[in-house]
Amino acid sequence: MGKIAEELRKRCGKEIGLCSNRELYDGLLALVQEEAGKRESREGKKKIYYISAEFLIGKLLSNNLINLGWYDEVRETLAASGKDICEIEEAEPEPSLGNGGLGRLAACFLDSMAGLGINGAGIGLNYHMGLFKQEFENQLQKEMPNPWIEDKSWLIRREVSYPVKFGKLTVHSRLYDIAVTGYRNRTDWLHLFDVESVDESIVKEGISFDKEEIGKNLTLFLYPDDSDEAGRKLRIYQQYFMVSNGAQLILDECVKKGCTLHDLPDYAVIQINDTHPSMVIPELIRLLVERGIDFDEAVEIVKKTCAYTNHTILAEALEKWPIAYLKEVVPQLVPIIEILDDRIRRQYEQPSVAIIDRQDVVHMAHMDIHYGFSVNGVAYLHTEILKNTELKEFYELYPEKFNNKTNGITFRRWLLHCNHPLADFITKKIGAGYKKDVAELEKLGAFDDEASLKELLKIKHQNKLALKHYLMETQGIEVDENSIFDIQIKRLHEYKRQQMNALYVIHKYLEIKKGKVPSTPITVIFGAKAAPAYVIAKDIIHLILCLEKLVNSDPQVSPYLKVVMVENYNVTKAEKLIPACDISEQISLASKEASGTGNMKFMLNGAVTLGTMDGANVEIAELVGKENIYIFGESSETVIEHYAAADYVSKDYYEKNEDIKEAVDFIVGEELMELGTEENLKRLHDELLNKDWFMTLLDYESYAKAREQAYEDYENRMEWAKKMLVNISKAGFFSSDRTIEEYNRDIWKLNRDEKDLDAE
Ligand code: 26V
Repeated sequence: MGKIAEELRKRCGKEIGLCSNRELYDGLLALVQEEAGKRESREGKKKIYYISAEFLIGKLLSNNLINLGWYDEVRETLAASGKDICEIEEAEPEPSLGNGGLGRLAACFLDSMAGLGINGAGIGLNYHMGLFKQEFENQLQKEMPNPWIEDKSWLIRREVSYPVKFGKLTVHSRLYDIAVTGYRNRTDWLHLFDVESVDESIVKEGISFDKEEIGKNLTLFLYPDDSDEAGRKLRIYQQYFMVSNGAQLILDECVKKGCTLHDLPDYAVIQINDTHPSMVIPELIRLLVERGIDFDEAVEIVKKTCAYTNHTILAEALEKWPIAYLKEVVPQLVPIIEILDDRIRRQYEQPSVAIIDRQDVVHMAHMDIHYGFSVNGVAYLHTEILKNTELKEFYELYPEKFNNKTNGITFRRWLLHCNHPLADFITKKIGAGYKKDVAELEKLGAFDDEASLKELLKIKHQNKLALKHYLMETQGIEVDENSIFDIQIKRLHEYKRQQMNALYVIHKYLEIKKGKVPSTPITVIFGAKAAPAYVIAKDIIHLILCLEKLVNSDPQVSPYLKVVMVENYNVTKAEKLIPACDISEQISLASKEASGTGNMKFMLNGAVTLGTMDGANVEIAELVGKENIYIFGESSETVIEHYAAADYVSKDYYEKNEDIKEAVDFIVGEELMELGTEENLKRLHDELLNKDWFMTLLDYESYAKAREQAYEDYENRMEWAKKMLVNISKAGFFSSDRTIEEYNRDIWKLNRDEKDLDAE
């Protein structure tokens, strides 16, 4: 018996074959935690602290086993006793500590930092309920609490606690750590701060709770509904709690290593993930002054320590806080922010670059740009738009601060873990070197012979079959594994244009009704959560759920078309959906999706992108060439011009194109009205006709054409398999290892501790 098997047996106190899946999960968790702890120790003087309100880490067991190099042994050991590792994984709850791309990116970054031997840590919050759990009822989204912390979990309670002051109220924190195992390397830590007084019993109906009881609710939910004042203030409480704890921890760690505080930038670099942690700037200044540093010097130190990443150009997503709120919640920061603003006003005359505007509102991003040393966007196009449009005035002031860091994804989770058959196929063809050096993936491109392509198609088919069973088990929907799997999974937002996809579904439905059936059946899969207060987003979910009901129960249509809206879309579900996808829908309005990272995951798993020239799609298109991607829609330049001229009128497109008119009006036609709620459907119809802020109808025609072309090309399966192969072989660029190496090279400048523990 192997060492791990022996240990596991000891932990569980009985033979593996006699243990329940739960017992085995708990045993493995303890074993992995112990091993991860042993692999701690980074000797570097300088450390990167990645502060983020979200870390969407997903389930950890398998990933940690892969990173420790234990996966195969554990799987075989379990199998020898009749146990299936996949079933054991089911016992693990998914921590829902993020909304979407931004949080998942932070998790991929931690994995890469640890794998690359970078001395780093994540700093965030330990939300007990995380993001809400989505349930469907009467074709509507319902939000439910999503508790994920169990007696035995990945969280390790530390003897670290800090006081955090909110005006007269002082809250004491408690640090919990989660090990971030490096692939064949040492362990980094994700530090999650919590309040000990948190009280889950204040959660009432659904996810509503008393927003005034700060001591009890501070770390209950991620981004609680901020549509009212108390909600928005709670967000400030959370953000300050996170950065104050983070800053105290950073200073303590640095001092322990011999830092005098004057030399803080030699010990620490802080990456501010979007503006949620921006208050770390005034908070660090405050703490440095409290510890005896002169104010001016404190400002200079902070300027050399903090770097800011922008993740969106959407105006409504750029955080601005009324100074009155800050005065109430964090009065100690207000005089500091006022001085910082005053200095900028003296230096630059343009009011547009001020931190506090004329309405007494604090622009968090402005503070980051003036008082940080680096500003980066997350894909080539996004950074260009920041420099030339959105943040143009800042770029003119500080061209040297601006840089691009195209996002990436960790191949450990998004290939090795989620798609074993494909990973094995690649290893068989080009060896295992690509697991450490993703550039080697390019070699796969040479395997375009018929036998290899057939193998690739077989793998996709297997994955589709697995998804078919999963959808049957979880939602009772039967799909055809021989149909085209056309998938759009991401947060629900108008700019991402799930409504455009839905309009196409309506169009297809009507075509089939009229007797024009597709050569290969089509399965359209959606997965998306809408923010609880985002009315139109919820209306779009309603439309999709009504379509699901209509289409799937129509015997004339359902053999050719199926619609599935996956309930409670999360990381675990993404891991099942992505390997099974044929067509990856990346259809945001050009200029609006900063990067996208799902697009990269799909590509890596052999799906072909149907997308606009937006975010990282631009880089995908460049890498794979136009024969291996379906690009449609207006360019970002044209879109930006439409906004500037305010000349887009959706009704013009509705009136000009019969298909559009028919599909849009179907939303309020009798078939859907019978299944759905008039209020939701009418509101959505009205929105599309009279506003359509994200220009769905502008791009619909070219979208439908590109989609038809993709379906037509799918008929030639060998040619399609070649496209799959090119997509996989060109995905190496999107490894988050590459992204993190760039962050380190250009921003953090840490020495790497290159270990290969398996080789030691
Ligand atoms: C936040 C909000 C909050 C209030 C209302 C509307 C709204 C819309 C968007 C957002 C997103 C904020 C930041 C974010 O999550 N950005 C995402 O970051 C990913 C990682 O860089 C990137 O791939 C996505 O394109 C980008 O949307």
